[in-house]
Amino acid sequence: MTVLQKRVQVGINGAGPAGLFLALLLRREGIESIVLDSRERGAIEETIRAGVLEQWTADLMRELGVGGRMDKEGHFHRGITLQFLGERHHLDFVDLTGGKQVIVYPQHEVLKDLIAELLAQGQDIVFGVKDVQLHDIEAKQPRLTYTRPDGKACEIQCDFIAGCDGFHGPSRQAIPKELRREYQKVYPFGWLGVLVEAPPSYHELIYSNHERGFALLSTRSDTVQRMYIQCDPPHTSKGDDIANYPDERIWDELHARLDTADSTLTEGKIFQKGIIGMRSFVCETMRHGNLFLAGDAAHIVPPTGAKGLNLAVGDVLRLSRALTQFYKSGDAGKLDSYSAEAVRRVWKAERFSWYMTTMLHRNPEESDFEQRIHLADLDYVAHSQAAATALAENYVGLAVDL
Ligand code: RFL
Ligand code: PHB
Repeated sequence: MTVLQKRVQVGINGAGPAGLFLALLLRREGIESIVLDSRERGAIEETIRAGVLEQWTADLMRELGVGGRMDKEGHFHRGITLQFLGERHHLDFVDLTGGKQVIVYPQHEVLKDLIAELLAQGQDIVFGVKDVQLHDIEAKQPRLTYTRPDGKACEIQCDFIAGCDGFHGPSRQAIPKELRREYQKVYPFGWLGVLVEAPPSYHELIYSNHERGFALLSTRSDTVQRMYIQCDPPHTSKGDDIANYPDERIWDELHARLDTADSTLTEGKIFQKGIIGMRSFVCETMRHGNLFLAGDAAHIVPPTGAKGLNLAVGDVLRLSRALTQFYKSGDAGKLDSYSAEAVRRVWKAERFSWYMTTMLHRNPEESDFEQRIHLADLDYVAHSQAAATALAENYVGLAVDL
């Protein structure tokens, strides 16, 4: 069988936020790469995931020439609202952080913008590949083999492989088990998320701690809203199933958890719904030989802190700087410190996401004492400038060079 062979500097597995941002960052420095993904372009561009961009992520999109639609269609938020014991408390990030905001612009729109720009610049992206395998990652010339959608066997020889293939991709597994230290926490609840055809019910995101469980009011556009309620985790013995949630039950829960004495959610047609599990996960190391992990391939955060996509972009910004230093001057210093420095920043986002998750959810495994502590924590954040500033600083995003 003939194998189609090709040589590039960097082989990137995964066309999610990590892989696509990396390809664009590397192109800017004249470093060539190829991006592979097992999914078709249409599926990548339609999967509903994250919603919130930290300010520096939005700035990076502008710098890379892909911020035009985000600036037109994204929603700029100067803060968030925390709701507990029936009251709403606004946290003003602009005031608390010296002018920083977040932007609600969905992940799949970011991906559409990145893919369009990369293809316009002539980037090689191969969608719908099968059986990607990583070889010789400890050698000078690692390889990626895969099967193209037309059935042709292909091999990419490269200097470096970027493992950007998400939590379930093969890259992390390519690092020998004895060299990986993995930290994990699985939460005993999940999120049921819906997309609703309705105008916004509020001018900013509302994170609600309610006795029936957590709820989040987010947005997508002037006509589409995103809402989540805490439910039982999927794929467990007592796992929740979307079939248990007819639309009326979802609205009952949303109203119970998000309405206040003087405001009620605007209902509309629910046109998409699904349940996700919640986990925190970190893999140390993020590098083995000439394989570098980035994004969800190396770490997962529960979505309560809105950090996952931004963390993936932070990793690849760091990686692109390290690769640039290597190709411009032959100095491998930043490549050598990539894992330690990336992991240090990752743990801060893990801490924040865990903090937001534990503070805002009702955990059936916790005692009443712990539930009261979470309410005290919320009360503290709502009324202390110091506590609010710490939350704000993390939510808008810590510096990449931290
Ligand atoms: P991705 O997006 O999972 O992309 C990985 C890509 O790799 C491909 N792949 C493979 N390709 C080839 N061969 C294989 N064997 C492969 N296996 C997988 C996949 O097809 C895919 O295209 O990882 P990446 O790039 O690291 O990006 C991570 C983010 O997608 C993720 O962290 C965020 O979506 C998390 N997240 C949020 N992040 C935020 O920053 N702000 C938010 O508001 C936010 N909200 C969320 C979220 C995630 C959610 N879900 C569904 C988990 C809300 C939700 C509900
Ligand atoms: C979303 O809009 O999907 C979203 C917003 C904030 C989060 C998580 C998800 O913390």
